Amino acid sequence: MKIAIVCYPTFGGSGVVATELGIALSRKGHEIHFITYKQPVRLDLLGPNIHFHEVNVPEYPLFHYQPYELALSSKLVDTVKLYGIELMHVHYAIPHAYAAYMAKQMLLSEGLNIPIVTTLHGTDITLVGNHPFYKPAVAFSINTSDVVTSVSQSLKDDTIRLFDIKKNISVIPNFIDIKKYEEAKKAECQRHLLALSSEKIITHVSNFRKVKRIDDVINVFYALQKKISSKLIMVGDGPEKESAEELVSKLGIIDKVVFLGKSNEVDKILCFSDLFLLPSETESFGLAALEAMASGVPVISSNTGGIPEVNIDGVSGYLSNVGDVESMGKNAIKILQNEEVLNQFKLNAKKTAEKFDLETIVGQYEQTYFNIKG
Ligand code: GMT
Repeated sequence: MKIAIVCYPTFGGSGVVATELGIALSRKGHEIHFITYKQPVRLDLLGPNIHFHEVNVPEYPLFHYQPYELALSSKLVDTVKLYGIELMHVHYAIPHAYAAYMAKQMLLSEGLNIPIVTTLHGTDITLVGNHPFYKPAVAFSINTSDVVTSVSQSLKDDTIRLFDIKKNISVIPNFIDIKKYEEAKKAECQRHLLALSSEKIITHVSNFRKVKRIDDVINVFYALQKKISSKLIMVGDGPEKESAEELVSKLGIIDKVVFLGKSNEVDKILCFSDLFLLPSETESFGLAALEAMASGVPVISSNTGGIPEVNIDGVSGYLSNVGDVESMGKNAIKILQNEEVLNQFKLNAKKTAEKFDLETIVGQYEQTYFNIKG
């Protein structure tokens, strides 16, 4: 099938999922056309089955805001016509589902009926989409999509609670390429570059936005490093990074915390990690936690949103209430202080992640496409 995938090309989870999905579908013989403003970060191979079409929004002095969705819908129309695209799959409702709706209407006026699959990812519903400025447009574009999927049951429930939804929403959880993480494990883990062999390695990966509660990450680590010799590896970048560095300095733990910045090789960092921290305020799924678990890294997280569907309390890690740094610290120590316990949690984390293997989940998207096309 010829499929257009619209996503954010940056380090956010929705872009990662969309890119990995496109790559997996192309391997199954589908022709995939990514349409976005920059080549997606995880898309390092373009081939006969993978195309990338850049959306350009030229600057014009009259525009205070550049009309991205207009340019995107025009690019969708052109690409559909030029390549014979059969289906548009948009990731993250804002503004992608809205732009796809416009494209669909333009195409309909030329006698082409191209279905839209919209995948809801999280903040497009819970934080941004729910804002009164966007709400009517988000509800409209969800209701006018041909198929709507959400990445967790929790996000589906939130969508129904927050919007007037007239469509059925199917839950298709995020996925992971288990093989990729197994390969990273087999390759030489360069643990010695970041920590002593006597130290445990604690990792956090995110885009350092407020919702990730970066201060909690540091405070949990602060508590645990008093009991367990360890290093904290902070991967990613974003608005909260500067204040995180200040907090680390204020707590006097600069020599124990490494800020690595954005990385395209998270699997190589997770390969030598002992514990992952995800104390987010809200998280529709928590792809970062799943990536850690696929590397056999147990997770200390908050119990919000879709995280409990991924991280199983007492099995693959522990869950605490949002902001309960004390309980998170205690749970982290519980896992790390005994080698046998740690190894059991590592095994459990890997086993739990296997339920989300790409081979199983990508088939569910494929089936969704086939059902629409009849
Ligand atoms: O909020 C982010 O971290 C980025 C955002 C995105 O859409 O790019 O992530 C959301 O989608 C991810 C992929 O489905 C989920 O794993 C994240 O849990 C979700 N983030 C939130 O709900 C805060």
